Amino acid sequence: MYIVFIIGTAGSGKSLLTASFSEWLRMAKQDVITVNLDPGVITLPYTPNIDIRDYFRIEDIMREYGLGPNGALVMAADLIAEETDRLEEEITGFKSDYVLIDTPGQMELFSFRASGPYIASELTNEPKALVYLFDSVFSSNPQNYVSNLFLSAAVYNRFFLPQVYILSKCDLLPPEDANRVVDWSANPKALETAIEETLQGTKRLLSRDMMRVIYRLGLRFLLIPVSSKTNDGLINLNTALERIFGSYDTSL
Ligand SMILES: Nc1nc2c(ncn2[C@@H]2O[C@H](COP(=O)(O)OP(=O)(O)OP(=O)(O)O)[C@@H](O)[C@H]2O)c(=O)[nH]1
Ligand SMILES: [Mg+2]
Repeated sequence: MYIVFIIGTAGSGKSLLTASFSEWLRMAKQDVITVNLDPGVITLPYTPNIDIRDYFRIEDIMREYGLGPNGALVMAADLIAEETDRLEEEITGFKSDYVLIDTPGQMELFSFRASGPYIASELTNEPKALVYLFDSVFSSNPQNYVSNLFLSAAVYNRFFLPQVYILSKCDLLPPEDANRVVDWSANPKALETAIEETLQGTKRLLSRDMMRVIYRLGLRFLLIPVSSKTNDGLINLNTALERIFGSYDTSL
């Protein structure tokens, strides 16, 4: 069983990717289940096999503890950790090959509080990976791209799981713009040139120093452009995950 956490900033396309990739895997004759870990979501573009909203609901937490919506979301993020054993039991009960886990809308609630990394390490001993989404519309200028690079490095630093990086919603960018962002991910020189050409003053210095720090940390990766609307790139996402899980198998 392979477990894949789908993580990204709010609205970056996590839930639709969970929907499109699970359908794609099913068409490829893979046995896959989906898990919704977002207690605050109202509608989902897929029907989860396991749903945290069956364990608790934001409205109940608000009522019970007298909290506003944000306080309740923070509390819910912490409560998820207490449900780890129950989640594990449900997940292992399905005996599926793939488990896609859609994480809460606000990334910081899952990634930067204790619960997300706790679940990621404690939920079964099965091999795990993380898919990090770079929202293509947001990431298509160098300053935002570098900020997202920093966030992805912070997520890596929290989870220490093998990460696959995708440029989500790539259908929303003209192909030449998508290719430019992919080129930044592969080639630090190209990113540095874009920073020099489009940013001035402190913004330029800060972005340049931030990107240099990231590359010095050895965090290098190639963004995979993916669209959950057209299914473009899902095959490449699958190949990247197979490569990660393949290396798990040989190391066992
Ligand atoms: N064109 C296009 N739109 C997309 C794609 N993926 C997601 N969207 C749209 O982007 C919006 C947010 O997508 P979601 O999948 O809900 O994103 P999310 O990261 O789960 O959002 P939260 O959980 O609310 O943070 C929705 O309107 C989706 O229809 C894509 O590949 N292409
Ligand atoms: Mg979502």
